[in-house]
Amino acid sequence: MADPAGHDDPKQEQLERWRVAPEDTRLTTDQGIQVDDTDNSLAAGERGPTLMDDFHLREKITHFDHERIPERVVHARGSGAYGHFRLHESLAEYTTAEFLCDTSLTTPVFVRFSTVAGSRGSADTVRDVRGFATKFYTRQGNFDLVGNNMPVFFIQDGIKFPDFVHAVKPEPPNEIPQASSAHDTLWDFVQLQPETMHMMMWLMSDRALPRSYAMMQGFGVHTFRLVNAEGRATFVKFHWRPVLGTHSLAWDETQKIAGKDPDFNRRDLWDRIEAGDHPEFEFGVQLVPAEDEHRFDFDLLDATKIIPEEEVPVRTVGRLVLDRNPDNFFAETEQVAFHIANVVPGIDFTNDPLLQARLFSYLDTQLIRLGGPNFPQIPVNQPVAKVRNHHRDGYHQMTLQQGQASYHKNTLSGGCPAVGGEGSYTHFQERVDGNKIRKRSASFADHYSQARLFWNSMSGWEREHIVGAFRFELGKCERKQVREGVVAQLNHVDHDLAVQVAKGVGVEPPTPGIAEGHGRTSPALSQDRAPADSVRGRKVAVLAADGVDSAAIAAVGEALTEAGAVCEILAAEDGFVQAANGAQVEVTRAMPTVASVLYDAVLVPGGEVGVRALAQDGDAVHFVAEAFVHCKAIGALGAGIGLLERAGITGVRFADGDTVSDAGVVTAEGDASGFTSRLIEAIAAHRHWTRDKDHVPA
Ligand code: HDD
Repeated sequence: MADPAGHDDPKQEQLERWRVAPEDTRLTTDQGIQVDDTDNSLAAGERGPTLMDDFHLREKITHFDHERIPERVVHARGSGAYGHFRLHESLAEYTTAEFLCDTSLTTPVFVRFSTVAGSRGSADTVRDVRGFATKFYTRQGNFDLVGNNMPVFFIQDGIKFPDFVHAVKPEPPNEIPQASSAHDTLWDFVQLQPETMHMMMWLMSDRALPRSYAMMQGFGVHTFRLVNAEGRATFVKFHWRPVLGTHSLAWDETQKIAGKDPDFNRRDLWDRIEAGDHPEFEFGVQLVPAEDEHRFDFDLLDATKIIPEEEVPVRTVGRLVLDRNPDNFFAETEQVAFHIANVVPGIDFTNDPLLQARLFSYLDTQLIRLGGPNFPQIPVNQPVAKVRNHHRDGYHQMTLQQGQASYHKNTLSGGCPAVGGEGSYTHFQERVDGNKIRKRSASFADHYSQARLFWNSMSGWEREHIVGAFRFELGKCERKQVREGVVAQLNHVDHDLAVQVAKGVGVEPPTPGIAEGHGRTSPALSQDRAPADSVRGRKVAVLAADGVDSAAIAAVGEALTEAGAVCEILAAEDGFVQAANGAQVEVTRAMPTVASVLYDAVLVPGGEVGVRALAQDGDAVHFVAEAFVHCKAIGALGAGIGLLERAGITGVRFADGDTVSDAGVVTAEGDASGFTSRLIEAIAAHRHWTRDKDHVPA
């Protein structure tokens, strides 16, 4: 089977034998017996009792009763897709991992994106870390890169993971709040565990609110090792970079989306792939020679630290394209089992104590979640490499192992499967020497310098968002001492930040002088620098009513669609609107079924009569005002400008002859020349965060 780019795809070939289509089939029991009636139980007479003989009823109900499995203890809410990884620069100098050496290979992958704290049915757009887990089906076996969209973690040692997760999950007495970190237990944990501070800066930043899974970075987080053919090791950090840039939603918007469309990110991923607008990510590595292990002012084994890109640049060596939606959510996205220990020859671990605990946890959790040791046989989990070993039996064993010998060594099966040979995994021979102690290394002690580096590297609007987030979250904490404790921690990061947060949450501002300002920045950390040159997959709402200028819709709409955007025509009611020239314009969606928070931009075409109708429609006025408040691109043509004025977006018409009245608001009175290209540019910019929007109620 070939992928959309025409390459052979061994994983899809393997999955093909498991796929079952409903066409031309007849309903049967699990035993293959054709069923004559599945709507009425077998009963003794029309009003009589149901009979035990009804094997179909019993089987149907029993299977239904057992449909649910435990959700993941973290990352329960997720969405997956298949895709392909292609290498364009060989890393053979550093590793023997074939898929990172041979640029002619295409490696099939399955990726699952997720939130962390919420339950399976929680909303996508909550403030949270996003999981970015990739299973590479390489010819040498599965390699799982189980990362997040943030490059650091909350804790340094995995033994704290249950404590951290208990603190962030809903509180025990009442299971409130769902999918939210804005509550006392999480922030109580934070105030007492300062190693969280760097990650909390990321979590309170817009990184926690991705616009799309196709617009967020991914990080392996830990320092891993690459090992080459000579056995030489190089430290490595893995990176994913979205080709569309790293872009985020507005906080107010995410909360509204959570109600309007809780599946927002899931739907976006699905729709992009169905539309052929395949999410793409560049794969990069930061390489550190073994001899440089102690070169940094932090420890490479500490997962609460980044290696600033300015110190060790990210080398882009490959690209991931997600191009196929799963056939069945449960069978694939729910049953996929990632495990950080799934590595191929040439990739090895380090002694990072967070990573070490993960090496235990993932296999263990799958055993309870997927019901036994044979989950690697579930189709989505099967490697494309051959599996041969002496593992036997257990629940749901699928393999018909032949032969008498299920032990090594043996003569009865000719000594097979044999051990070793070319391509076998050998562990990196690290010399280890030490006393058995429970003690955090002194090299892990600095919890604030990189939190400060992050803060220093933020642009003005990013800082505003971070302060707003801290105020929101701490403002939800009932206990004043928790608020005070966190402000005291923030004072170690940056005094000005601590004061701003303190003011918002009713806490006495701390005294200055605790934080040592190192003044360093890492410009790569700011989203202000994200590529913003494409409208691919951007959703544009075109507001219409009877009397609309249909020619403008056609001209601008065509240009937007050609550039890769998705235009939807919204009107008060579904069906058609009658344009000024008498033409019928088909409505994509009725306005009450959607909301401006579900779109990236708004276009108000001209047409005097149509715009007058929109100006009297509260939904339409609110639509534009809300898009303005969320800093989205807004385009208005001719009479359409009137709707912007009605919405309270001031200074539009009379901006000294200039048609652009505010960042990202694009207008044209009569001749629309240049309008479309300016609108496209404004949409590609993602958001106009510096816009003065406080005067617009929405
Ligand atoms: Fe974890 C799931 C990422 C630390 C224990 N983790 C899970 C998933 C992702 C991560 C993306 C979802 C995989 C999927 O889609 O199925 N986890 C991380 C990252 C971490 C991290 C980037 C820090 C760098 N995790 C971590 C620690 C532990 C765990 C320290 C335990 C000691 N994680 C788990 C788990 C999960 C899991 C309990 C729940 C479901 C699963 O594994 O399959 O084992």
